[in-house]
Amino acid sequence: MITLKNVGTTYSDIDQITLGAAAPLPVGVYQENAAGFMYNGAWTQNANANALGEARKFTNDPNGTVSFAINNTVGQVTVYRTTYVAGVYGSMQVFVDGTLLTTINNTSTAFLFRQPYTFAVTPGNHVITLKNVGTTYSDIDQIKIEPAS
Ligand SMILES: [Ca+2]
Repeated sequence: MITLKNVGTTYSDIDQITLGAAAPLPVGVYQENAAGFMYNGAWTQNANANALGEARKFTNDPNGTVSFAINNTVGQVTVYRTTYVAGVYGSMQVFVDGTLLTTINNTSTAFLFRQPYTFAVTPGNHVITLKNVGTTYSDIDQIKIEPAS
């Protein structure tokens, strides 16, 4: 959230606010709290020795999303996340420019950290959004952005 606050008893005014698009993330490996990931909804940052970089970010908010921009250098994305029993953990949807691409199943019989899920994207300027489904948990631990293989 951005807050603009007037100082003292002098005047300020707002005429126009321009929002620029987020810069695309270059090919690389990013932790969950990297600049360039735009989270919406309620997410909890969680220090955890089992997670990559010893931290992850989780949500059970049905409107919990994280979005990031990529460009034409990118051909595939790998989401590293935690999986756990169905009913506690569930799934998250992957949207490319607002269109559903696939659904990631985050369930397993044991608590498993650092689990990769890879999806391909057609190289171009895209916004990727990962969305928690329902009120079960999803988390983001690390995201790897790679050229087309
Ligand atoms: Ca991490």
